[in-house]
Amino acid sequence: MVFKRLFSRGKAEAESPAEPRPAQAAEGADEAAPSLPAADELVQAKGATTRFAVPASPSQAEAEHAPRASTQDTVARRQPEAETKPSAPHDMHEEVDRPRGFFARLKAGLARSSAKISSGIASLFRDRLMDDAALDELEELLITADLGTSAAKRIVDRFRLARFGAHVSEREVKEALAAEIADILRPVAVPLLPNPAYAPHVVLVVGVNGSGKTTTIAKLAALWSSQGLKPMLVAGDTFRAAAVEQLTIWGERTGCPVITGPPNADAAGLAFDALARARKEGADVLLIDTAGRLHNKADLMAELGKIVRVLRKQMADAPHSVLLVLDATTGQNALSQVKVFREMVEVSGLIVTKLDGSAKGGVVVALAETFGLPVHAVGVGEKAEDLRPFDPDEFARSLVGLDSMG
Ligand SMILES: Nc1nc2c(ncn2[C@@H]2O[C@H](COP(=O)(O)OP(=O)(O)OP(=O)(O)O)[C@@H](O)[C@H]2O)c(=O)[nH]1
Ligand SMILES: [Mg+2]
Repeated sequence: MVFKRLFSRGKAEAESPAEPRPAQAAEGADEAAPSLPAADELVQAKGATTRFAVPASPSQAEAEHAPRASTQDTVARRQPEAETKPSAPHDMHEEVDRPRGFFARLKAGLARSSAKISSGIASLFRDRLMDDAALDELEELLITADLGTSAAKRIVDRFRLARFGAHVSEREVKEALAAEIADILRPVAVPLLPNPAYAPHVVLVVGVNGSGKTTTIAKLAALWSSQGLKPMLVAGDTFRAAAVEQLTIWGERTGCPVITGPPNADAAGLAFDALARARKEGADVLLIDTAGRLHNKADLMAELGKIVRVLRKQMADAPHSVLLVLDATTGQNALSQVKVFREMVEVSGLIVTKLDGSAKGGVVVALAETFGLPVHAVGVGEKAEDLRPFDPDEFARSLVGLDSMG
């Protein structure tokens, strides 16, 4: 079946079916033991083919033993440069075959979230009228499934209007619920299109500790280099040596240069130097990693503002994107993270990670309803191919435990 993909140029994949696929993480991926593809597999992935094959996450232990970046920058294996540099926003909307198993993976990942909704609906609407009591119970169910009070009310109000007094089957309720949820999600399902004409498109990545910032940067770098762009990465988390090493390893694996500074270097100064370097070297995208910060640490939060101000001294419209990375397993806490980060920086979009295995996937609906910020992509695992375009229909159907539409 053909789906509209938000990103991944997967045509080459479709054209070269004989090429071995990278090992897919098993459903409900085992976080502790990601499998690493061989180096030549990565090289293959970076050539003419646009196959999306990139590495599992470098583990902490691996990071500790990795060779330290000895200089100010680490230029890893570069991808052969694209013959012509695209000047318009990179269009990632292409009709391609959706990788098989992705819906299954999303559905399996959201199983814990959907189990609650699904069994709740089953017991609520077994041969029952859609009356006030049933609607109240449905609203409660949606709230406990992390959709938030506002989205829950909106959905139930629509149900009331459409079906009040009717006998409804469990299936009908699920289908209608999925449709309502998809309606809420659709406006925020906006792809992130790097625009190489900015030379470079500067992407600042922010979020609380452990939300998946560094991994997401690696995933984006892998994706965009597979599309012929030249990403450059900045290890803006200068506090932790392991963080620099983690990004350096990802740089080597994805063939993207990584700009690092000395330990405890000023993150804003590093970002400024990296931007100068990226402009000089013709990078298309500059992905700036930042230290994970708890939103109650005022000094660290203020540092984000400084990074932005310093970048603007050199490039007035930078950063072109500010991505807030949210861990779905934090549930409703993600909402307060958005509020606080928005006070410090102009968040332009969200990436929600760890949707594989989160029982709180419903929070994506609450985020959409509350902020209306673009959800550019979702993370459903630790490997590079586990960053996926956010598909509102598939997400909604997975969340209520329905199968793919076809
Ligand atoms: N299962 C799963 N794990 C993920 C996902 N994204 C990231 N992770 C894992 O979450 C952990 C933290 O990811 P990082 O990318 O290091 O997070 P970070 O935000 O950079 O963390 P700090 O730099 O410490 O603030 C790692 O073990 C990642 O492999 C995802 O979508 N699914
Ligand atoms: Mg990090």
